[in-house]
Amino acid sequence: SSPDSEGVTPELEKAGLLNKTKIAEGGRKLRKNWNPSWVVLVGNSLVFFKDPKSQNPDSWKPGNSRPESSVDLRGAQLQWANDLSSKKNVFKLRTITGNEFLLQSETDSLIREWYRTIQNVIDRLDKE
Ligand code: I3S
Repeated sequence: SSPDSEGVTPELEKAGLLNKTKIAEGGRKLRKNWNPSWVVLVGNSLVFFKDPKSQNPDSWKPGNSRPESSVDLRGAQLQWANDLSSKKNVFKLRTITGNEFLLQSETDSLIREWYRTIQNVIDRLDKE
């Protein structure tokens, strides 16, 4: 049988490099600090990796490298937020705990695909 025959490893939905800044923590506004981040959508979570060494398809697997942070998408809200930045292709992700992140890519198709995929996960969780 496969190493994951019991289904303990959540499904990898998407992974890629995006620009990221956190703009609020628990509803409290933070100063922007944009940085490239390796973003992994797995199960109900969006996981952020800082280390460029983590940028490979095995990164998300439990124990393979240490995430910088992780966001629970249950109850989260997504919205386009080009008014919140001079950069193009920016959306805002707000968690149920009041943490807010901006995510951005120079590539239109790529950011749209991320938006759609994250929104699908949020919608799926809303229905549970
Ligand atoms: O929304 P803001 O405050 O104009 O965001 C910009 C600043 O955070 C700026 O940092 P400093 O104020 O520490 O210099 C950043 O370098 C910019 O990237 C931020 O604006 P954009 O428009 O890039 O999100």
